[in-house]
Amino acid sequence: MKFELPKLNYGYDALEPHIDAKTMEIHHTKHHQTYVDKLNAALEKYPDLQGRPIEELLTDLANLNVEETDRTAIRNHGGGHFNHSFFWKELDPANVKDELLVKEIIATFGSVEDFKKQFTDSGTKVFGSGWTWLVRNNQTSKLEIKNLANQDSPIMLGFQPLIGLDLWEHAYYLKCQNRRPEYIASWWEVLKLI
Ligand code: MN3
Repeated sequence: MKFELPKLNYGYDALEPHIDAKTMEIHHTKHHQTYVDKLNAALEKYPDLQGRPIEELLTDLANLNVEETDRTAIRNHGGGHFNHSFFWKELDPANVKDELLVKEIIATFGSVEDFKKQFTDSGTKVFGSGWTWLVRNNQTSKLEIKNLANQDSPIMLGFQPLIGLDLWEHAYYLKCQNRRPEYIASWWEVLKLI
C-alpha cells in the first residue's frame, strides 16, 4: 500500500487573507505531493516496510533494515509527509481552542503571550529550511520549543508534536518573499488551537 496525499478538510482560500490560496495550493499539491512520491519511491524495494504507518517508520528509523541512502530518503520525505499532514490539520479553520494545552502553556511559559513571543523568536532564528515546534518531551512530559532542521520530525527524536510552524521559504515566499516575521504573524492569526 502506497502513501497518499491527505485531503484538506477546507478550501485553499479558507485561510485568506492571512495565508493566500495560491501558496496553500502549491504547498499541498506540489510540495507535499513530492514528499509522498519520493517516500513511496524510497520504499519500493522494501515490501515488508510498505503499509507500515508513517509514525512507525519515523520513530523506528534508526533500526530499519535499509540502505543508508534510503534511510536518509525516508527521514527527509517521510518527515516531510508526516510534518505537512500535521500542519494541514493544525491550520483547519474548524479547530477550536485547546483549553488544556493553553493551561499547560501558561504553566510552562508564564502566559500565552510570553509563549508566542518565545516561539516567534525561535522561529525567526531558524537558519535555512526547517520548522519550529512546540513539543512534549516523552521522557519528562514537559513542553519545550524546538527548532528542527529540514524535515526532521519531532517523533524521530522522542518528542510529541503539539504545534508546528513550517519555515521553509515555500511556505511563504509567494506572498511574503523574504519577510519571514510577516508570515509568522499571519500564521498566528489562523492558528485556532491556543
Ligand atoms: Mn512545507
